[in-house]
Amino acid sequence: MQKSPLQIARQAYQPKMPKALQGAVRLVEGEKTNSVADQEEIKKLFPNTYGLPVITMEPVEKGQSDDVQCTKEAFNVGVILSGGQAPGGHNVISGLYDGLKALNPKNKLYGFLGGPSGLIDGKYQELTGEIIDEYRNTGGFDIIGSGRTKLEETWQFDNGIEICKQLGIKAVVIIGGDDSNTNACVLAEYYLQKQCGIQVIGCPKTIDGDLKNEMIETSFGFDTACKTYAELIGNIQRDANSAKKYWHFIRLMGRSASHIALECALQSQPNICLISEEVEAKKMTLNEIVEDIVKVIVARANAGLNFGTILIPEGLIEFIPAMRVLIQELNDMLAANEEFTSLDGDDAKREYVKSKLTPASCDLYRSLPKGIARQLTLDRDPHGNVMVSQIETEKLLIEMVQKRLAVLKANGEYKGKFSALNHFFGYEGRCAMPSNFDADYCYSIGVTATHLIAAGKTGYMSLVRNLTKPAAEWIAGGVPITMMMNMERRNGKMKPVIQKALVELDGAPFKYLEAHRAEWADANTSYIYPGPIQYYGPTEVCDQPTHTLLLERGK
Ligand code: FBP
Repeated sequence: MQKSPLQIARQAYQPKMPKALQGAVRLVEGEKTNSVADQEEIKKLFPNTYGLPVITMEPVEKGQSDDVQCTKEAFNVGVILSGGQAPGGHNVISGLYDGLKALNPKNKLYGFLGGPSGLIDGKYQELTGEIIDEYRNTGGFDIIGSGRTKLEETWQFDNGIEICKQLGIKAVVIIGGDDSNTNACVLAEYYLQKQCGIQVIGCPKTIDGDLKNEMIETSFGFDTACKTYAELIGNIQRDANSAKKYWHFIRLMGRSASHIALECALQSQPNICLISEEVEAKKMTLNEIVEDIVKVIVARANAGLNFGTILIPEGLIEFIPAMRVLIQELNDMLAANEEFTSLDGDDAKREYVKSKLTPASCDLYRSLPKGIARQLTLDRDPHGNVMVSQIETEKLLIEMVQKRLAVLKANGEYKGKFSALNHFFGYEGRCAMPSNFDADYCYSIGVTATHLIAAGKTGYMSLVRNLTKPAAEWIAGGVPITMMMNMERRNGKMKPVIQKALVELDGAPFKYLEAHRAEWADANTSYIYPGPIQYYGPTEVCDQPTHTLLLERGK
């Protein structure tokens, strides 16, 4: 396989690690924990994994009695990549591999293929040193593939036992987001109840940045994805400021939370950045959002600036209260609806949908451009959610802004020129070559997971924190997954789930945006051009964490 010079150089990059992980480690147990909410219910559902202590790993001097660096018995581990790609996944796996081999060269790592379904269907591959070396510090999940199959039924868990027994697997590592880690915890609990001797460890992945809490400072992949998008936004802003003739409407991935849009705004200072959580809190309508955008466009036009950039979080549409109701009605109506799928053509489907909606939702549905309305009825994901990545909210906003400006122009209230271009950045960043931060963070997450396994832990998420400090000062350990859980309604039933972290409107990152956005909107230009991710050079250029992380940690 041909490689670029950078690919070759990155293959040789040795990730930086916390001091504690550089040799033998000792696991120190802290206080017993409680779930973030609904403690009684969670305790009842997870009698074996509830209340476990947080673990911290400390370095051990050679020769000390609790030196666990070299375990006598060899053991095997299985790994699963779950959900959307995120830069650094391959480094979690290489950290896991190196960690296992350091404990005992006879240890083996198996990759389950194509996501959780690999465990259920018994599809796997042994990951040898040769394979691992090909994937060190690379983006993507292609080493074993990923998938969105939900691991939640006992027959699936039992299939897992079978295959693990066949392969002599002592632990399964699940690399995934909030839902996959919730399922990891359910699996850990089930395996303890069955006393089958299989441990389960989770790792925090998602570019969306919404798997974070008191313990997990950030999910991996967020750093690289945001830096990749921010570079592109900066390039567009330079172009906008050079040509001075286009408004760029840029939608950014993030299924639900607006962390990516917010982080990109902090890095690039666009004229407008919408935040879904704010839209919801202020109960804004689509027309009110459009009105806010139009005000900025008119003000800039009055100053002779007929160009600008607008960041739009992918999940926006679901945070507009009336749209949420409409989407919920569509979700319920489309769930296993064969009558709908059997209809021929868009017009027949549109008429069918209109006949089933409540009057308010029907009015809203009819007011949407036909293309957007159709996108709202496309297939749902395995969780029954609308796939927001396929809804072109940026085009919807352009169309609505255009119409409003035409009215203002006719009334003599707007004299500018409006020419808009639309962009969607999502897949461009999900498999980018991991930044040094993600390469280092992920590798440490993998090594940490091996120590948790060697110590017999289960129901834990591999934890690496203190991330605003140099990697040597990072703190490794484990956090019980039950600690992050609460009860939420899913598909009509109350279920234990890891609490999703949305953008906090009283949090430092949003406060920073709020304090500066008027100046970014009006000014001739406040744009920042972040440039591409740098892998080699001064640490202030190459190793910086996200603004979100720095602001959240009071830096
Ligand atoms: P995860 O939560 O699984 O990490 O995936 C995140 C994400 O990239 C979202 O930002 C996006 O909405 C979604 O995946 C797209 O999914 P798909 O890969 O199925 O198109």
